[in-house]
Amino acid sequence: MSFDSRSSSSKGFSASITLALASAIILSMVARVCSAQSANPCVRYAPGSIVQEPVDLSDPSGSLTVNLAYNTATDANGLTLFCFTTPDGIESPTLHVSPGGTLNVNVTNNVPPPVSASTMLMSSSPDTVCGDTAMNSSSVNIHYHGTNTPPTCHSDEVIHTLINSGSNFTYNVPFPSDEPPGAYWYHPHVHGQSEMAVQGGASGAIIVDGVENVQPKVAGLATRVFVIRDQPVPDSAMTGNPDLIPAWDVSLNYVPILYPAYTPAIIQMPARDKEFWRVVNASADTIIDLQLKYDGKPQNLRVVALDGVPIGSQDGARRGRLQSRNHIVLAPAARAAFIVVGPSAKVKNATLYTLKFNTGPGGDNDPTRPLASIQLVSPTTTASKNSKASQVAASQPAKMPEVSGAPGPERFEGLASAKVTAKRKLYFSETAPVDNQEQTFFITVEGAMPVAFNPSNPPAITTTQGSVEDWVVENRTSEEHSFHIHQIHFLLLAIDGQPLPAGQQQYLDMVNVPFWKGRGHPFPSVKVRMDFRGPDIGDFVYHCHILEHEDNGMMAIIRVLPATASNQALPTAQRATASVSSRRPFVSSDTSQSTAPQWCIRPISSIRPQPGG
Ligand SMILES: [Cu+2]
Repeated sequence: MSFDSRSSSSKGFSASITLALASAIILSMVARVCSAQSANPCVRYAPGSIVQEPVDLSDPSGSLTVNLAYNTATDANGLTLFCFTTPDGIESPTLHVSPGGTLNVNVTNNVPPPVSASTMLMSSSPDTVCGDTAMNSSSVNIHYHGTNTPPTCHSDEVIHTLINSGSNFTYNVPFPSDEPPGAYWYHPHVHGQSEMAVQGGASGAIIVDGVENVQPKVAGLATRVFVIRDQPVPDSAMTGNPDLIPAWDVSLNYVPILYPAYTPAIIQMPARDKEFWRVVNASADTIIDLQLKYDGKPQNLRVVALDGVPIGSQDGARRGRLQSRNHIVLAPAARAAFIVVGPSAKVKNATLYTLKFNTGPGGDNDPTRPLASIQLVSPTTTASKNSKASQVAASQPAKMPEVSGAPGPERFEGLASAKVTAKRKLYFSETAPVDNQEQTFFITVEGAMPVAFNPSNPPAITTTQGSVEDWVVENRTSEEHSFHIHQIHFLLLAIDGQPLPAGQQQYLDMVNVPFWKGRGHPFPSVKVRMDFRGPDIGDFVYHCHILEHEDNGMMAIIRVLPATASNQALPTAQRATASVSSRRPFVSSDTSQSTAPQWCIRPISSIRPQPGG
């Protein structure tokens, strides 16, 4: 009953389905009946639906092979949807991999070819070609966000990788044996249209297994994965006070929470159940501030990990510690993993909210809204209480494994006390908004000329494997920006020049930089320690993860030279070879020069589903 006639299963769908979630498959099949009837591979639920767990795919080997088709559809409100589906019709599965395992993803792009023939070249040299060469509105690639994996073609490379309509492409992404166990995610990262693809819904969670060995308090707990996404507010809903209209609607595991009704999704759980929740903010642009309230009282969220790294796990003890919070801010792309205790039967109103976040006068309206109401169910009578038995069954969470061994090695061990080899200052800036024109956004090394990203740009920063660098990242604009770097995490050291106490320093791959309040005020900043001591060399990117900003220029390239070539920095105009040649080291005698850039500014408005906020 595959709707995906172009997805061949010849490569073998080796992933085994986690038994505990077999019921989820039943639901998925039910959903697929609907989707097949409507010829819509991108299933979306009605407002107020019971939240379903994404289907977990894992393999006892610790590696995983999965075939994903990239699809598009249009919803009833005219919004453009995108999704990744398996040949069995499972949408946005959670991909499990063990430290040291490999994620093999065979992508088939089923999005129809563009009507317009206009295309832009993503590779200005044969050396950098990875997949297709000319970008168009069908193009996709996949970024394995937060993973400490190679920035090479067929791994986590996004500068040049293109998979166009009708094309197949294979990813073989090797995870290091010291990858922190936790929540990561996958999403398209084609510059110029990442916001559109991510808001269309093409994203899912990646779990690097084993967190129970670092934080035994989660062992055996019921566990859930929540993926928060954002999407345009339909034109038909743009009524009422404009100040109240959110920049974007949000959804929770594809259950939309739509302006103006804000009908929450429903989470079913037993009273007082202690559970381990992993939340991915897969929004393109929306900053989430999670809070769980029982009858108006904020609940204690015991945070296990942020951005995939267990708190306190990298300081030599190899043991995580819990950090209590009553709300958790998640930049776009950030993840939080925490323990919650369900409401007692006496609680009348148990609601998971995202709180209003002030993104600044130039930023989006991210208002307070409920995400989900908790509905108490008996763990033994759940199915009989609801006529849609399979749906209820699918909403039941899996259980975390018991502790199976000692914690693994630490990816970032010793970084806090490591010798700093370079200091840099970078800043976010942008052009003034002009009606009906896209703004241009920049991230710039202080002293350099601000330039919008294009894939032919030379590296803005060149460093050497083994380096440890302290970067101050400033915000010189009137709106929030969210700093992200590929391939590595960083240690957050200071905010606005105020050092964080050692106990509050955390390894992250996302950090918000607050908006500038204007003349007379200092530029807000964060100070982060970059760890280039790992194996990943080549060209990769750092950028604002508010994808509207990234698509419009706020991204740049860093080149990490192999340690053996430490005295032979390449001319900046030279093309990177390591980024496309699967761990092939840089060849310093390679004097090929980049040709004149064949990139041009793509009319982004022509492919956006509707004007952005
Ligand atoms: Cu930004």
